[in-house]
Amino acid sequence: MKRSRGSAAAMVVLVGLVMILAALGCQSDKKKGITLGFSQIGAESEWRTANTKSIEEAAKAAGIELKFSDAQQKQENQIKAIRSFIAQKVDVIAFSPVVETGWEPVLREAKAAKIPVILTDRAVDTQDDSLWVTLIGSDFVEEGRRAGRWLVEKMKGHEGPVNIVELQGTVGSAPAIDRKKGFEEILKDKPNFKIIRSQTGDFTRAKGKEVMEAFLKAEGKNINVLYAHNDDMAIGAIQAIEEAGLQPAKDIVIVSIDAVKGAFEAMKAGKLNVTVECSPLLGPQLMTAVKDLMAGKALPKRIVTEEGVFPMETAAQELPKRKY
Ligand code: GZL
Repeated sequence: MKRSRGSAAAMVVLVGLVMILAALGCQSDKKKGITLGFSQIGAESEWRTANTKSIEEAAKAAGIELKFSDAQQKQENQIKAIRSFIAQKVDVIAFSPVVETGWEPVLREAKAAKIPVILTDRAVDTQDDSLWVTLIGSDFVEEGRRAGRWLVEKMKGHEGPVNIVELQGTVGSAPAIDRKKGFEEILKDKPNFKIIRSQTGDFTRAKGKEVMEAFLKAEGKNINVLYAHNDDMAIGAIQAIEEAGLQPAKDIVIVSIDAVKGAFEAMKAGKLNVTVECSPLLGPQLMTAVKDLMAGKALPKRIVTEEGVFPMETAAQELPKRKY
């Protein structure tokens, strides 16, 4: 009898052990979640803050584990972050490259580690475009053309030269290069339109104000138009224009890009003439691309976001609808 009781107890323990091992095995079989390493440029503008929020919220909604790094607008910090994501063996790397060049070495390291890379917002200039899977973002050249076309229309009937000062974005960045290119393409056969001063304001309000102060000091009432590559620099420049005793959007026509809330508020206050939309809400498209990639689907090399143009006259009705 003793033996049978002993063997029964042993059997219970054995069955229990088998059940625990089965449960653990099941755990390990549970579908492993996706881990995305994202290197963000920084927090230099309202646009960038909205872009970060969109990515964080979309990752959460998609159930994707997000490893996020803020590079404070320094390329070396982005390269460090990408190397760290490689070391952590993330499933996918995505980043918004602060400038176009200098990425081949680290992108080759990601390729060697068999980790696919998705570009968001800005492009890279690489010989080998197999180093990245797709670019999700706006057509900056077209944004520059839209700014140029709006200005030509606005200045119809203006007597004499149209002297333009330009606040460029970050030197070497895709939006700065391409927004300048698109704007100048529209103006190239308009001899009375002339860019008399052009300098980077690095996409920030503070720098935009500082450079506009220098433009005003050098050119004063000779300035007819300000073309700013983003709303933050335009808003900084508006402060400089007012401090110089001039009326923004009246004495100096102001054309800007991004269409962030601050721009709609400035237009409602009659201080900005127009903003060309550049949507930062790239999070959902990025997460869909990550999931498709992990499911083995082929992605297009370019995913372009659709955008509009918002003049001052529509600001009051549009502002309540804005999502960033
Ligand atoms: C454009 C984005 C630019 C915005 C700026 O897609 O890269 O960077 O226009 C931001 O506001 O700083």
